[in-house]
Amino acid sequence: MKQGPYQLLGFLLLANLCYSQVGPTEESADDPRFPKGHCAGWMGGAPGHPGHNGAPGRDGRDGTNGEKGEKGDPGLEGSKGDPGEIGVKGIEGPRGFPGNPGKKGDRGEGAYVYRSAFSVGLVSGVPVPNIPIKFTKIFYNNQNHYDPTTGKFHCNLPGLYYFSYHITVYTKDVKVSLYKKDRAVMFTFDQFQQNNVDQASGSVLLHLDAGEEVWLQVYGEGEHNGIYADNVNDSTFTGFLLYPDMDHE
Ligand SMILES: [Ca+2]
Repeated sequence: MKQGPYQLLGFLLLANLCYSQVGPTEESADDPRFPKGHCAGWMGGAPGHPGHNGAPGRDGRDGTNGEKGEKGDPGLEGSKGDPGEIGVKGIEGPRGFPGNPGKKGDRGEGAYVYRSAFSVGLVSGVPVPNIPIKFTKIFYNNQNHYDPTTGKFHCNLPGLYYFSYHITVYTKDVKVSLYKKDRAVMFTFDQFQQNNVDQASGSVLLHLDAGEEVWLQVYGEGEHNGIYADNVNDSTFTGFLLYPDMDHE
């Protein structure tokens, strides 16, 4: 049986007490420090030396929670996330400002080719009957499609043409006809009244083929040639291409 610390201490104390009662003159027969029998003359001895420190005690119970600490620093930035889905199409924006003007285009082809026009007048009156009236006062004849030496307009560009004439009538009646290709296609008659000046006029649209000619001529027996002109009275003949034929036949 194992002895505890208190039992060991009691034993040592008792042994010490017995030894203290034995005087030097009362020696034991066997051993003076351990007399036989019980301690003779038992008395309280002096206090013993302090014992050794005991073994460490058990851990105490857990304490109560402390106060909440201060807020820590922000953590590190996380990694980049995946791309999100494509959003809904936005509303159409407002109309932009007009752009700058473009560069001037190249000159077109054949612009001059489709021009044909003339405007002419009489220099003096009373033309000769039964032949084309020769208008020699030139207002415009840049393409020279009108021939002042013959009095005829020569068609170079097939198409639709406009012709007109304004005639001063003086001293005699006027019967005038517009000819196309040796045939009178339009007639104008004006009777002269004494002591007066009259005008006769006419206009027409004609389609001409290339090479066809148009002119004015007094028709009849030559008695109605009162076509007149001087410095202040004109008799004119005008014609121009209105629409060219696009398929040059
Ligand atoms: Ca008249």
